[in-house]
Amino acid sequence: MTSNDGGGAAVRVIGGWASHYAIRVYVALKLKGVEYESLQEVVGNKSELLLKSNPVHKKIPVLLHHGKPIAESMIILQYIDEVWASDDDGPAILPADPYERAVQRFWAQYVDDKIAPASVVLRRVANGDVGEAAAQVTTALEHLEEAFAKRGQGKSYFGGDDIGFLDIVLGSHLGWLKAVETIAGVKVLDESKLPELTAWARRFCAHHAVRDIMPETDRLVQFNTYLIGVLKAKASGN
Ligand SMILES: N[C@@H](CCC(=O)N[C@@H](CS)C(=O)NCC(=O)O)C(=O)O
Repeated sequence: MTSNDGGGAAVRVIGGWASHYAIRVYVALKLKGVEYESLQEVVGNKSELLLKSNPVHKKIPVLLHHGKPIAESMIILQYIDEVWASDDDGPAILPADPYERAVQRFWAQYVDDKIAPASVVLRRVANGDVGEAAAQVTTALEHLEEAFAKRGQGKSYFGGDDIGFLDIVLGSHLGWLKAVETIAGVKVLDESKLPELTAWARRFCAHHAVRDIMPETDRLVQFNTYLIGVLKAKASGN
């Protein structure tokens, strides 16, 4: 990462409205009540600012804080929690207890290892061979249903009474998980099998820090068609 890009608002996010990784950052900033400038990347045409700010991975999101870039969504969430940590800054994102923090980080990593790649497969292979990816998401969500019942202890969120790290990491996938049900014709958030998690998902999407950020299913389905077109054109060199 380079050190400073000069001007702009104190807090800027190089992101994209449909990126579940970027959604994490928007939700965390909203939760903390931090004003930010949203810089939307255009698919297939990475900006100079992105390439300069995240030269290693060249991926969104990047948080620019007084021009200094921070990359990787989970690292950004932890940075936001550490910088905006006073009582006036909204709820803590990570729990104070080291064991609880470790548990949330464990499950957050599990989400990115299991749900993120399978969700991408389900978006790309419309009505094709989606069985394996759908099974991977289902198994992961079943584990999380169990974890919620255990860790939630009658609370509304993984984070307790308000949303926290794991809520944001898993919740950022909900828009796309709903969209893949249409795109790939599979049911992944099945209320009869995942009663705790589907109730949690409804609460999460209705939360004041989430409801204006979580993209609508139809918009994601349309965006997916556009994205596949861009990827195909790129693959064929057009
Ligand atoms: N591990 C990264 C993943 C970020 C990521 O994969 N971002 C995607 C958008 S959702 C991206 O920028 N893709 C562009 C590319 O792969 O070239 C994070 O958590 O921030």
